[in-house]
Amino acid sequence: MRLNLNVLAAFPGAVQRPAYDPSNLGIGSVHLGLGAFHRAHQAVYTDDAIAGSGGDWGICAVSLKTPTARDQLAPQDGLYSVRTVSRAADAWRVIGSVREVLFGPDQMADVIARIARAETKIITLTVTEKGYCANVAKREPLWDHADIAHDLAHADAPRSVLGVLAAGLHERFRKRGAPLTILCCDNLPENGAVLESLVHQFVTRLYPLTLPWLRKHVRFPSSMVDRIVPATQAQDRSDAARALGYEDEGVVRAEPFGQWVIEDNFAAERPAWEQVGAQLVSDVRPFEKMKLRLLNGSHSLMAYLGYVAGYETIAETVIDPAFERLVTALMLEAEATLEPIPGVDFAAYRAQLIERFGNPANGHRCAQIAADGSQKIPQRWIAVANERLAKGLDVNALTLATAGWIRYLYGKDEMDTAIAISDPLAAEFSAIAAKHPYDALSFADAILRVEPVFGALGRNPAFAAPVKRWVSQLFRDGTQATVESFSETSAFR
Ligand code: CS2
Repeated sequence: MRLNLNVLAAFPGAVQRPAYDPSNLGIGSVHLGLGAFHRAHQAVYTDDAIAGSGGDWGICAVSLKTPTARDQLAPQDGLYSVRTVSRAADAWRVIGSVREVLFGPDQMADVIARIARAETKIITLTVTEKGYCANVAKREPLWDHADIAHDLAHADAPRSVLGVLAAGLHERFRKRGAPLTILCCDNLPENGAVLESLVHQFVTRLYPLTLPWLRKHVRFPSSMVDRIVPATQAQDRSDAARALGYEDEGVVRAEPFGQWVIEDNFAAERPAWEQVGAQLVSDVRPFEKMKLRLLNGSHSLMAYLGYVAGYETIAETVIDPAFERLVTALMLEAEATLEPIPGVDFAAYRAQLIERFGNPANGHRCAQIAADGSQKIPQRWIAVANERLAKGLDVNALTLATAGWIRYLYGKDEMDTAIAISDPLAAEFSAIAAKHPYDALSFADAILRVEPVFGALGRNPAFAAPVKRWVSQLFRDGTQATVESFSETSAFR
């Protein structure tokens, strides 16, 4: 039998359940992007906030790309469990804050109506970097992107995140125009300001009369979100059935750690997130940079080099001492570009990251993080390299990381097995690979010229030359030996 509202009272005592009655909860927010991350992060904070401080903060959660999440959660009345995995015993908890689940393409009128209702005070988003269909650095929608072009032509049946927001906002303006907060929770720098600019441009094209209201009554705070949430595995589902006594198709697994730093810039009420661990601050940027550059930057490094070296998970990769040294070197390179944050000790943060990466229970696969590199690398590595070179600092670990990505994009691992590249630019990468079949250096050169990723940096010899040296070494000596040789370089000693 599936988990549902009627069986909540019947759980084994060890399972934490909502400390309020979810069946009486009104909906106060809409979430776009119902993946595992939302279920293990914002929905948990909201569950805690409702339990502690009350309020009709139920979530209407929407997926826009596939019906999977709706099909998992709708038959369970939105309930699902979070399995917290660590070196200690697992902890199981059922979350009650998701009160409605919609699949955009089937239920777009309902999605737009939810965004327009005055009772909806917050929209949160986790749609991944590529979900914004934008050139993030330039803060411009990709006007030629198929979904964007579709939405410009069919504004009432949008497919893209920007199209859905624009249609919902326009409808809200026409209804009563109650103030609204749109809270971006994706791993992008200044994510609120980026989203604000994209939405304003989109609304300008489609609904120019809505723009003055939008400027005045809709706020876009930035936020830094953090919790390592590996993809759910089949084992999680069978273990959930045992732990809960009911089938749970929507279970997610996550590490114990969680962090949410939110810019205190709301248009109206919000859940009492600050009572349950979230930090409300006036400027999120220093936190975002720290997390993107130290955590996510290290993740991407391990994803590519670890994968090619033959490791399946991040934990296996970081436990290798040569990789741990390289990751530490990358973090130190990044740290030199950060401004101090009162109350944050970067050395302790680094040590905590190594510990989190090494959590053997996580099962966080390199291949999962390796996806969409073209969308992630600019803010994780390229921004750091640009700032370091401008200060006259070296980019040793950053160029080895970049070489690792290029090596990965080559599309064959060290056993000559094909690598499935998942990236919005995958077709461009495989065309480049096909053009340079036996010449790693000209392949590297061509990748370094992919403008949306590297900008001008790919043509800067201070960056491109060491990247190419590392690429040669990766092909000649293999990944493991190259990573081992790194810690012998003078720069690291
Ligand atoms: C990861 C992130 O997949 C990735 O790119 O780096 O999802 C990472 O696990 C989270 O940002 C941790 O908060």
